[in-house]
Amino acid sequence: MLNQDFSHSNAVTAQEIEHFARDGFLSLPRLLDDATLQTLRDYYDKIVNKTIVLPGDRQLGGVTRQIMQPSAHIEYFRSNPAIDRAKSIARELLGTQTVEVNFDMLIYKPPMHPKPTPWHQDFAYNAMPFVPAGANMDSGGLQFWVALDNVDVENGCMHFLPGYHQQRLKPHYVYAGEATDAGRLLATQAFGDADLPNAGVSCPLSAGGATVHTYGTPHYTPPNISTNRGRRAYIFNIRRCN
Ligand SMILES: O=C(O)CCC(=O)C(=O)O
Repeated sequence: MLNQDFSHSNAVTAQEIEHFARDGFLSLPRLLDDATLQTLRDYYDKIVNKTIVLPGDRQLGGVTRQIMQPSAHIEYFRSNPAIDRAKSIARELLGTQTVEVNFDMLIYKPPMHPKPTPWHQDFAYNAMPFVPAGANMDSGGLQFWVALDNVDVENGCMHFLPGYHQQRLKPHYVYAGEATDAGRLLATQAFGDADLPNAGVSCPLSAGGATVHTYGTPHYTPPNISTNRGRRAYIFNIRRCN
């Protein structure tokens, strides 16, 4: 699935492409310029405090604030420099010139938010209530998770388990919410000790940084146990066009 031709790469290094192919994720210290970061934060805050009311505003699994597809209502989420830069990176990671954004959302963990996002593989969300274990996950899609705040283990940064994207989907279950609800929260316990809270590789980032992972890469975020640092995540998926 992943491009092994490093000859014309410049959005990511040859070594990063190699690591991504092996591990299923990458940490990108800087995806955004300061002006883009500020504009995204301004929209984000208006959505979170309901100055802008969006129909996709819900509680993921009944526990964590999730705003689905802001791009359906706000032009800036359809096209911005973060997306442009992510597309350049996606072209190199996927080994194709033709890519498109096919999904976007916001997931907000305010200070003292007690809920983790449990270990899961995004591919499991492709059916209701979940895709059965054993599915082939070679879907040609990537998820970018953009930090609009400085993030670390304390306020809920991303954690990944390397290598599992090359296997088949692990068994999932409904962790929270109704199995018939699109806002259900899925989890897996398929990794033994590796799926304990805070296991795996944590990816602290400065605001404006991002991670990128495949739909098969297991990931997790902890509760936000900080008392004064919100965690604003802007998330979008990019896939190859057929
Ligand atoms: O931001 C989070 O807490 C979780 C994000 C996540 O798991 C996802 O987008 O699949």
